[in-house]
Amino acid sequence: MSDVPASHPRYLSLTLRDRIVAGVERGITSPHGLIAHGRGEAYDYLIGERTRSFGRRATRAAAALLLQAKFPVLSVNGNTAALVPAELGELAKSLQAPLEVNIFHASKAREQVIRDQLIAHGAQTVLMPTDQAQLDFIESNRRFVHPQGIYRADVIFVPLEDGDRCQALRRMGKKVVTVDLNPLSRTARQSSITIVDNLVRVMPNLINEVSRLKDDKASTLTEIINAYNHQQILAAAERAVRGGNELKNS
Ligand code: PTJ
Repeated sequence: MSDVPASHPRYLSLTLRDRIVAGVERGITSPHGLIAHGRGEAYDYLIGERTRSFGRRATRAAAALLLQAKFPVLSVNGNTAALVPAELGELAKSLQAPLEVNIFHASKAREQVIRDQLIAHGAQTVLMPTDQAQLDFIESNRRFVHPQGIYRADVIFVPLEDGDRCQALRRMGKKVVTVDLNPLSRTARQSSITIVDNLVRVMPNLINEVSRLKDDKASTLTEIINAYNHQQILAAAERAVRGGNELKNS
């Protein structure tokens, strides 16, 4: 960790930078992940570095969709493993879903270190990519998946994605929940549900929503999912980013 004093006005943001830098140093996060994080920071700044109503509503719908899934899977890349390893394990446990390592910038060594990081933070089942199952409609390293994980999943949580796999998963008939601070990204647009909020705020909120909705009837979950309007949520997020009137509504 750096020597940033807790009284520093940008303490939280600087702490997150430290986590990502430590992730790169430990071989968890790709160097490209630093750039992705910087882009996320800029969007977070524009939405006021707090959870907004569009993020809250999408988080609730995501919890309902993950709970309603027959076979949910949580996909983990180098940024998410550095930022929220314990929370990923906690959410997986609560949903009784496997975690699956799936990275864009190919590296067998990094896949293994990400797995170790998740297990060190309490994760139970961490699936790895294989060459026994491949996604259709995609050429990047992300096509290699586990036959009992992403390949057979009906709903997949893919925070901080870069677009190619999200589109492929949708074309294969799967539902995708993403977390992306950029409401204009291809992933944000193509996902079934997009949470425009910082992953570090989303994870505790999502874990809470899952535990709150866990014992609810299937019809209640369906109502929540049906009430989610993807285009409206993205439009509200985009207005917020562009400095529109969402501020007074949230
Ligand atoms: O570990 P790998 O090899 O799978 O690589 C992972 C990254 C993230 C480097 C890769 O998927 C990538 O290049 O992603 P992109 O195209 O930069 O997209 C990442 C998106 O996540 C961008 O739209 C960012 O704004 C957003 N983002 C970054 N940090 C956060 C975030 N969204 C929510 N919370 C964050 N903390």
